Parts: sequence; structure tokens; C-alpha cells
Amino acid sequence: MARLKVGVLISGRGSNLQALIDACAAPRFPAEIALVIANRADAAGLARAAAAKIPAKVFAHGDFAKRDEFDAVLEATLTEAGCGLVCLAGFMRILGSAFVRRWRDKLINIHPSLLPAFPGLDTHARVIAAGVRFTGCTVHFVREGVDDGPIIVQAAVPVQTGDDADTLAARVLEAEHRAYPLALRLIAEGRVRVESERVIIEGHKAPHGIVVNPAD
Ligand code: DQB
Ligand code: GRF
Repeated sequence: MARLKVGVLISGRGSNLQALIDACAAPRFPAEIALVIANRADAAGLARAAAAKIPAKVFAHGDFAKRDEFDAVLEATLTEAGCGLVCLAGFMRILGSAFVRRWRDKLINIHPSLLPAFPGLDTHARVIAAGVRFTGCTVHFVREGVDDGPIIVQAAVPVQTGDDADTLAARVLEAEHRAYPLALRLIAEGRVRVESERVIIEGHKAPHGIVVNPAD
């Protein structure tokens, strides 16, 4: 079977891009990254695309008069590259309704919390301030609202005594690097569908384990 062509949108470090690149390098992985797009020329993730010989483009959003024009260039570039799926990986620009409609159920994002808890920015600091014992990450289909949309994969991560936003972010990031390639594989295998705004995954089995924090 032909591999699913994926476009990855980044703004920064690109560690999730790297996790997707590494997953796609496995023999018989059902997806390939056809294109990386950054909205900042200084995005460190661009070097990861170059190292993997993946074509990359930069569209500085400041060069566009309107938000819609920026979105239209992204859309044309992704379509031209033959992308069937777009992955947001630390991409920090909100996408407009036309773009989101065009890529409905073909546009996914990773967010560093267990959505619908803690959407938006500065997530880990808010998680710590709230005193929750578990956080995690969520891969979801993108809708017009920010950090909203049908949930595909979640991973749970315990909050530890003494965590600050940085130590917690590092632990959640490890979970992200497992969750994002898993979501991509499930979609590329054709096992994911959206019904009534909930995701159904064919042949999936939830793990049985219960984790208590603090451990009893
Ligand atoms: C993000 C979540 C929040 C932000 C950015 C990315 C944010 O609030 N940034 C400050 C405003 C920047 C701007 O002016 O654009 N997560 N588009 C739609 N829906 C989403 C998620 C992300 C990026 C674009 C979404 C998105 O859930 N329509 C990634
Ligand atoms: C990740 O924590 C991701 O969940 C969030 O932005 C961060 C991006 O990190 N959307 P990286 O650029 O993938 O390293």
C-alpha cells in the first residue's frame, strides 16, 4: 500500500517532528513526511527536517497582510505536496475556519495535557497550580476552537512532588513522543474514524492497568 503523505507544521524546537521522523524511518511504517513547514525561519526543527532530507518551507506569517492569506499559502503548499494529513507539532498560529474545514478529519494536533482539561498556553504551570495528580498529553483532530476536537490518543503522566513546569514538561514530552507516532500510525492504517465527534479506533484494546498517585 502507498504510504500516507504527511505535512508537519512547526514553530520551534521540533522534538515531536523528530519523533514522527524516527517513526517513519521504520520499515513498513504506513506514513511518510512529505513536507515540513515552519512559520519562523529560526525554528530549530528545520535542521531536523534537513538532517532527514525532508523538504522544508518557511512562511513567515509577518510577511502576509491577512491571516487568511497565510492560511491559503499553507493550504496550497500542502495540497501541492500531495499531503493527505497535516500534523501540528508545536505550531503556534491559530488556523482559520477555511483551513480547518479543508482539512476536516485530516488535521491533528498534540497538546501537553489531558484535554479537555487545561487547553491553551502555559499548560504545565496551570497543572501544577491546580494540584492535579495526573496530567499527560492528547492527540486530537483540530476543529475551529483551540485545543478542541475529537480525541485520538491520550497518555497519562503522574505529577511528582517538587515538580516545576520544566520537570513536568520534560516528563510529558516523553509521553508525547510515544503518543504522536501511535496516532499517526493508527490513522495511516485506516483504523481511525470520527462518529458524532468521537473517535472510534478499529481493533484497539485499552490497557487494563490502574495507576494510583500517590501509590498505595
Ligand atoms: C496552539 C494552542 C494555542 C495557541 C497556539 C497554538 C495560542 O493561543 N497562541 C497565541 C495566539 C497566536 C495567534 O495569534 O495565532 N496549539 N488552530 C485551530 N484549532 C486548534 C491548535 C494549534 C494551532 C492552531 C489549533 C490551531 O486547536 N483552529 C496548536
Ligand atoms: C509540545 O509540548 C506540544 O505538545 C505543544 O508544543 C510543544 C512542542 O514541542 N503543542 P516540540 O517543538 O515538538 O519540541
